[in-house]
Amino acid sequence: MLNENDYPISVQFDFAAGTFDPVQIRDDRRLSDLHMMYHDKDAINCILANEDPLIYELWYHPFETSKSDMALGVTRLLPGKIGDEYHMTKGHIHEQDDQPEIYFCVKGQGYLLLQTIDGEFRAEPWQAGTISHIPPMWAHRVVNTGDEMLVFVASYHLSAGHDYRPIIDKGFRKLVVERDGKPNFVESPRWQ
Ligand code: S6P
Ligand code: ZN
Repeated sequence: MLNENDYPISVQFDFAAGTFDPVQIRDDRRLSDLHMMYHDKDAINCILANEDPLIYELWYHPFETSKSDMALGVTRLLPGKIGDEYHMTKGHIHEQDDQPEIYFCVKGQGYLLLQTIDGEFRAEPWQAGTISHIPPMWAHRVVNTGDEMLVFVASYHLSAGHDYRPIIDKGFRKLVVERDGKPNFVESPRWQ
């Protein structure tokens, strides 16, 4: 006997808008949710004194036939900077050590930052059409270095779990900052 969730589901993605329908869960990440991730504390305090800007939206469709089913997540990362540091996702590593993920950049440009717990670091350049495989045990963060919204589709197992603690504690090895109008990688003072 099939339950309601056991039937095939299709959603329609709109490539121009970077949205899909129907969506089940929507969430926002504002500067106040992410302030610990950016290096320029004066810039953060100055912005937060007046407003709490939206940095990214999360649109999800979990498929729930079992606890090892997959989720579809779309992240919509607005263009902009906090001080000289480009807008980025919070970044996390999966709690389960055998859990990979696929990211598909459908709109915009930037970088996918990847890092192991020992500090091995990679930055994959992204443009619309780039598909990246994130191996298990690599923390991942996306940075929008363009002038338009960066949108990517993620597919991962619901059981993967999200651990933000290593990123809150030490961040990524490199910051992506604007220098002379272009993205530049600089060593993070928080990393040791
Ligand atoms: C989940 C997947 C994405 C992120 C989303 C926001 O495994 O990697 O759906 O949750 O891009 O990033 P973060 O770091 O705030 O969870
Ligand atoms: Zn993930």
